[in-house]
Amino acid sequence: MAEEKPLVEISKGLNGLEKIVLRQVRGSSTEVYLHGGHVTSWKNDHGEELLFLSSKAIFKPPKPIRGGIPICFPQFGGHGNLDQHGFARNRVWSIDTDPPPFPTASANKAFVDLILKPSEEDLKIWPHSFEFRLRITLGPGGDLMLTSRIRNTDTKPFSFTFAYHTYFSVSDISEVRVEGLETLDYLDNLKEKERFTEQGDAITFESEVDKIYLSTPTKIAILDHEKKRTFVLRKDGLPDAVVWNPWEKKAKSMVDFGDDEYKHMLCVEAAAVEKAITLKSGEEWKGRLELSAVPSSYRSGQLDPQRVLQG
Ligand code: TA6
Repeated sequence: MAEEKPLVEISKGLNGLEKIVLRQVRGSSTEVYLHGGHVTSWKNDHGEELLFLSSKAIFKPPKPIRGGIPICFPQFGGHGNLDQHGFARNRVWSIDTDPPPFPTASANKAFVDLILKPSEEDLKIWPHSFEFRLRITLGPGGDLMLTSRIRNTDTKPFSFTFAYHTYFSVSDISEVRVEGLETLDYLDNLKEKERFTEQGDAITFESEVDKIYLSTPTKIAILDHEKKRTFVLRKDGLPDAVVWNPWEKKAKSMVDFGDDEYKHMLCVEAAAVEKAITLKSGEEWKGRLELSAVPSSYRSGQLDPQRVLQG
């Protein structure tokens, strides 16, 4: 029987919006909408959904989709005439038919290349020409990789901040721990971005959290005790990590978020926030995010988060 190949298919998603589905031979899959270049689903080999998507998410441009992996560019958490997380997640991207050569393409990976360039309207609110190429890749083992390449195609330099605003699906936020951010400094968005130092052990959750951890390691682990599952987040070119759960009060204030949904999600976002990235004319920046979900069972000692982080 011919070796089954990964599959890439273009179809119509919610509200007739165009989406691309990547399927791997062993059963994992991911979905990305051209609206926002937005990954909205990532399922493991058993078809279990690993990303959180609000039941109230609005799939209607230009409103960003609540959940999945919103792309925050050209700013994260900013002010002024741009939306707080920029406009990339509110724009319709295109499939890039002639991307520059990419070193990692290989037969057993399913991937799609998307591209975003500023419209005349965009240039009025952010007067910088750029080409933003986004490759979404699903590896044979179900790992999900997002690679952003942002090139300054203008004649003058520009600076930007960036985040992959990833919403992880968790069984119960009160049973989740984050490893890898201990002892680091962070800016607390709930306290006017005042700088603090994290305590020495895993981060747990019992109220609203909105923290920008600075100079973070390449690997961060998110442990879902009930599901015996650990998400491993690996990043390159993204020194910071934002950790966010809106908790009850803020959840109720968001129209595109269910009142109780805060119990089943956690955002851990690979980001470049504290120090903006500056590109000279013709320069390109690359920011990579790799997500995997591994079984984690302390009882059997199979997975020690420290080993995952050092491995
Ligand atoms: O990533 C955390 C954060 O900056 C929070 O402050 C909260 O605003 C969240 O992003 C959601 O922002 P959004 O614009 O997607 O509603």
